[in-house]
Amino acid sequence: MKKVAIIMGSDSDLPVVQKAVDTLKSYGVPFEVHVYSAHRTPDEAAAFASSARENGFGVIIAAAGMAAHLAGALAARTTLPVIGIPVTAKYLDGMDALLATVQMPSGIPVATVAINGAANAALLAIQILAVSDASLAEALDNARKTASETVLAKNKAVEDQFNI
Ligand code: RP5
Repeated sequence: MKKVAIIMGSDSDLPVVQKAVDTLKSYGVPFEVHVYSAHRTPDEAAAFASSARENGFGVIIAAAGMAAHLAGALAARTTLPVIGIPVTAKYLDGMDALLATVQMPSGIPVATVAINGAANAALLAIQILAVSDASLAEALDNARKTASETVLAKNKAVEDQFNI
């Protein structure tokens, strides 16, 4: 199976990124985690992206806050799918990172998830790998079914409480 790369702009992003790590682990998807910054370590970030395909990666997840150029900078160096997680930093509630991550110029796409949406970033990465992996697709289907049953059980509890 191809690996997923999780790159974060700073180790201060780790509390958000942890949910992506946990999600990938729960599906048994191999991954690596690195701290590379588009601004502080641009050469290392570019080198990672440039060699990611030949190093066995299938998807790159990039998490960054503030002027969040990391996902775009990685996407500029690879045709692997890049998923951006805008991270909330000290000011602006993550709107700065959301806009910086999502507003990519035509030709260099970044699939941007919600602010701090690390679990969905991992799920999207798994869905991409599942295009060519039937057992992963089955695991995703089972998880959706379980989630559905949980919501329906909650619906029943609410209905029983309010509806005569
Ligand atoms: C971004 O700046 C990082 O991704 C992080 O979200 C933010 C703040 O970084 P630190 O100053 O905490 O290292 O590049």
